[in-house]
Amino acid sequence: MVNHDVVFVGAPIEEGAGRRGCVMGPDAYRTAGLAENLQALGHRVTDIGNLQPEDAHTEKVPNGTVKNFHTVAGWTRSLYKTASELGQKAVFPVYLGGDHALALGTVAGQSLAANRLGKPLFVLWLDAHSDFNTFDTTESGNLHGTPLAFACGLKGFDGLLGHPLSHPVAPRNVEILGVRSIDPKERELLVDCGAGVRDMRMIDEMGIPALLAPFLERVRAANGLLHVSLDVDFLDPGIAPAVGTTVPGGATFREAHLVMEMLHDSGLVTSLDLVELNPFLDDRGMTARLMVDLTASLFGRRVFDRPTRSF
Ligand code: 6HN
Ligand code: MN
Ligand code: MN
Ligand code: MN
Repeated sequence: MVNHDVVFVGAPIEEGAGRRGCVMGPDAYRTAGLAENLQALGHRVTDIGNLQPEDAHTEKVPNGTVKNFHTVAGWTRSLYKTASELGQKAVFPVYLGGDHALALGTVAGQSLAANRLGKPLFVLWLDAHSDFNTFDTTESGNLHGTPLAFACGLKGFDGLLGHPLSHPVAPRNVEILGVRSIDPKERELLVDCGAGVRDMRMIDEMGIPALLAPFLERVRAANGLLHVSLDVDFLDPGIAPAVGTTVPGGATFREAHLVMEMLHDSGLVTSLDLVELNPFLDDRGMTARLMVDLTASLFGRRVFDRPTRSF
């Protein structure tokens, strides 16, 4: 098994979500033993602590709907900078959220880094939602509903970075898996751009391997890097209650672990977001622990190695 130099980057942003509590996310992962679990698998872990948002208060607010624009823009800038630096090093960054608005910075930064390494970035978005709104289409004004549209270079994100996005992710390199809630205007944007959208019904009918394997093959064939963004609400609320945006009918325990196990076996993943954990809504840490266990599967934990002889 490959041993990674894992770097934890805490991003206690909660201003992108509709309710408070994600600020406690990074510490909940630490308390639930994320570092110890990865070390037990043979990886080296460095926790650089929690980032701070930059100051973006002089930027013009895009419209009256968007909430907490300056704070989210400040987080985007500090995360973008950190991700673009870490993405060029021989380390595996794990971004501990924080709400999903943190991916405004991480995906753009990892994409810039990938470009500098001469490789295309692919993104696997594990989420009940597609997070493909822009400042113009968002109905809630909550910016955690926008990061994938921003990363794909859609227009209407003026002022977020303070400069245009130089290296967007190609929408064809994006796969959204587990989705079951898309806003009407968001749906139009998604259809137009050509991102891969695999909803829960497709998981029901085809199963995880038939959906995930072809995407991983494309990443491999392109010699690409793969960023995974894992939103707690990808999981069924029955096993993962600690999230502000639960949608019934999510991934089961085994479906989620199988995704992580296949990702591990592929050897293709180079960076990871763990987002939307709201410990204020958790039940005795069960969601934090599940997210830790899923991350351990992504980093190589398995019950038993493949059989040494045929059946
Ligand atoms: N998330 N589409 C809804 C909105 O407010 O734009 C939900 C977004 C959820 C975001 O779960 O990361
Ligand atoms: Mn590994
Ligand atoms: Mn999300
Ligand atoms: Mn979501």
